[in-house]
Amino acid sequence: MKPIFVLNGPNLNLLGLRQPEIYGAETLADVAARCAALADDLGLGIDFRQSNHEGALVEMIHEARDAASAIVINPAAYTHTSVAILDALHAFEGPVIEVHISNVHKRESFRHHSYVSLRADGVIAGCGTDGYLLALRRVATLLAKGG
Ligand code: DHK
Repeated sequence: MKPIFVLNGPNLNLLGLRQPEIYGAETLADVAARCAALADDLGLGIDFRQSNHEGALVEMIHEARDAASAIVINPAAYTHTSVAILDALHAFEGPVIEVHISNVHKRESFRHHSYVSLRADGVIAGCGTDGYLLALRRVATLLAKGG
């Protein structure tokens, strides 16, 4: 089976350093390692990536059309602004799960709207970095059902 793309948006490269009271102490490399271990248990492959650039994320999603069976995405700030990422996700046919480490609904009102949610099959927010693992479990269920 094709891998699951786990895509991360801007500033998530600073996970563990940036506002740890909101985003926690784990680094993105820690999260990637936990995702890889769970994916192994679930019999899935993952391709874990991060970019600070909207166009780079759009191109990763285009690549996923042929190269991924599902997408788990934390678009970070682009969640709230990017029609381009939404449109790219609309061009991807497999399951899409949107993840936010923090509970965006408990925060500033500009974080309450998500363009990506117009395409996502599921949304996980406020579960810390465990949200990525929950998303992978959900993807495993959806793929087992045939997408
Ligand atoms: C991460 C960010 O960088 C913010 O811009 C989003 C999201 C929330 C998160 O909780 O993972 O608003």
